[in-house]
Amino acid sequence: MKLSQYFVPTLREDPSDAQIISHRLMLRAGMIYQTCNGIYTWLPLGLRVLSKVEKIVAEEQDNAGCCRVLMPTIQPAKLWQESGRYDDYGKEMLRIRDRHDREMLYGPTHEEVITDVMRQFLKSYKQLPLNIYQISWKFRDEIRPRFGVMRGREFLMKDGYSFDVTKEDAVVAYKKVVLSYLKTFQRMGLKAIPISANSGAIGGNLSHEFHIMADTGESEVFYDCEYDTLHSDRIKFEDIERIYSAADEKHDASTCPVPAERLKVARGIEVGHVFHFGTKYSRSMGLSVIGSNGEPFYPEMGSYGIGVSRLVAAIIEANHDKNGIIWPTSVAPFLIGIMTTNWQDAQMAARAEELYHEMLKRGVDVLYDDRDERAGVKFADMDLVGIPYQIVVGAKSAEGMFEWKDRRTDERVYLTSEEVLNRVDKETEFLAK
Ligand code: 5CA
Repeated sequence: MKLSQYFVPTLREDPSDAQIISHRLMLRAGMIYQTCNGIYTWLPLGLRVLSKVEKIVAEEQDNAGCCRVLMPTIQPAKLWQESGRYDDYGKEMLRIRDRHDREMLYGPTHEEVITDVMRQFLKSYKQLPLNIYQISWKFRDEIRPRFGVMRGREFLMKDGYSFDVTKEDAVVAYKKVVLSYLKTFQRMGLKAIPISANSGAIGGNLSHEFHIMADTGESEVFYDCEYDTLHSDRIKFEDIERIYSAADEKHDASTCPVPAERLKVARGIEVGHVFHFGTKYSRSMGLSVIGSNGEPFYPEMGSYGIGVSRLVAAIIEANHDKNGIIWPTSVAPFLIGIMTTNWQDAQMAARAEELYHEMLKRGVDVLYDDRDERAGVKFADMDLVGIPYQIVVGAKSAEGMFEWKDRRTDERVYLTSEEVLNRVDKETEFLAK
């Protein structure tokens, strides 16, 4: 992409109304625009990151054997009346009437819709287990939408729903999802910790939240582990169960088994939440299936959420410095940035152009800042929008040398164009793994 033809409305000044760093940086980097309170337009750069986060989430769901669907955003109230949640949900639910005066709503979550689908199609225990997921926009009329997309009213969520024959099978499904979430967040360069939680309005008896530790987190969490113990590829659910962790409402200092001096207390950003809730929805909505003994039974269910749009903000909270965002390469809007130190120098421009085309040929996400702007402005913008590797075509390019800058470490080396392309190949190979 050439920046002169692209749309990245960066801001020089900090927006006054944004309280946390990710919100400020998302606005300043031209990633989002607030259409109204808690509702955002995703601008090109923001959308690229959101799509990459979404893709990782989808890939890990697929790897865990989940099936992707897409349910409607608008739902009939009737389904929620059946489950008994229509009145309980209160003002957070955006209620709508259609032209026939039928009660509808903009979905805050989809337990009812998926249960309705499954009661149509599930007939026999032989069709189970199943785990069905989607990635779609939700609406919750939050009392206090804040911190940009961190707590929006409209937000993108991955929601998955499992269906099993027995409680034991459902717990197996639950554990599988928990492990796949660790992998999902790890691929985004995030250190997420599963925290034992209460399941609130969703209802249920086994529940974990996944938290990214950050001072700006909205929840207080208590835990006794090092992230690295959760990081291993060989981690098992039992390892997680052995760790003491509790969300605010579940922690009780008087009964906590961990000595106070060892217990970590931190602020966390909740990026995922999983629940096992048994037959709550299958029973109330009449989803019954014939078992191996010929008798009908209500399948055991769980639901599994990831805040996809919230993750974009959480990644920024965990990856920034005074100059701007530092994207982990797996979710960077562009892996490589190219610029010249003097936009009026035709030879520099020709060399930059050549590198740019070599990268396009390789299918690399590359942003070439070809604007007629001072070098200082370009340097600042590349850092602000967080491009992981920046190639500066300056005076030395006449001798075939290009500056390669690493956004995270600020290391700079001079490389030949061949070396530049070798590094790019290595990075893309790494990303493809
Ligand atoms: N039905 C279940 C899981 S499928 C559910 O709705 N769970 S939830 O309420 O915990 O939401 C799942 C995730 O969505 C949360 O962990 C959080 O990361 C994200 N989320 C929830 N509310 C918001 C919001 N207002 N803005 C941004 N993300 C949100």
